[in-house]
Amino acid sequence: MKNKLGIIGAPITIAQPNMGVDLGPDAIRHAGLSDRLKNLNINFEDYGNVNVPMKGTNEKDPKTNLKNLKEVTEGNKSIANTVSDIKKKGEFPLILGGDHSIAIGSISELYKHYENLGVIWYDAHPDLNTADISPSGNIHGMSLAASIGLGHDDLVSMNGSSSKIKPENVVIIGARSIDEGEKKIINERGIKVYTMSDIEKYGMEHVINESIQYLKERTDGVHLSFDVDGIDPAHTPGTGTPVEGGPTYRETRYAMSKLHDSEVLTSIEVVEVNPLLDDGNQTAEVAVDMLATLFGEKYL
Ligand code: HAR
Ligand code: MN
Ligand code: MN
Ligand code: MN
Repeated sequence: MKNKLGIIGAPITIAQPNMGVDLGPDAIRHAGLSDRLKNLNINFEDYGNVNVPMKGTNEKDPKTNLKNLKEVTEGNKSIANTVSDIKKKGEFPLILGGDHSIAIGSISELYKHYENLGVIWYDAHPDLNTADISPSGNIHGMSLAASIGLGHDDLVSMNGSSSKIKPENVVIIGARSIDEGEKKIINERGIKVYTMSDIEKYGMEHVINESIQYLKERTDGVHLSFDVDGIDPAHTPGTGTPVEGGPTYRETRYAMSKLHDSEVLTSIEVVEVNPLLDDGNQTAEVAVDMLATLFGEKYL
């Protein structure tokens, strides 16, 4: 699939209100990521955690309707710089979050390396809020919006050039908690979304194959942004905004194996693991199962 992985932890936590998502990268490491990669004979280097601002408030700035904009922007710039170093070395970026705001930093760098980067957003939420429409002011609910050029300018253009992911190069899988303003953006921008109804109706096999085919036809690289709350909370309880009725462990693992076999992915991030909300470390363990599958682990 790729000659070498460059792994980084991106422990931003202040783009959402719960304590503990900054521990996500270490929880994933503790769940045995490196042993699983070694068993697959995958060459990798773990560069440790990026230094990001940890201190924030839970107050919206009345001027921007955002929480901790300055700190979240600063942390994401550091993530973008670290992703840039990994790309310069020719390595495949694997980014361990952290809350989902880290996608703003990672994608802001990744898209520069392709003519036409695509994104798979595996998530219970589409994260298409902007400051104007967000019900919470939490920036982790705005990262896909910023990545397609919508929202506060500091988020949209934090890493230089203003060209962005094309909305038609995005596929959202697993959505089941969509705010009114987000519905409007999805319809207006023509973003491809497989909600849980679609997964129920057509099955994951069909959904993932169609997603792969769709992105193969129009992109020259695909970033997987994997929010662990995409999976049903029966399997991944350790996350800040669980939503019932998601794809199972089995369906998700199957989708990840299809993604591996298709060889479309060019970078991966896994976000929103919060060990303080977990039952043991099971959410990170599930995340590691999914990552191992993405890198080629099979049942037989
Ligand atoms: N849509 C809500 C908001 O913007 C909740 C977003 C929540 N969380 C995430 N994102 N984990 O996927 O506030
Ligand atoms: Mn492989
Ligand atoms: Mn998310
Ligand atoms: Mn989510």
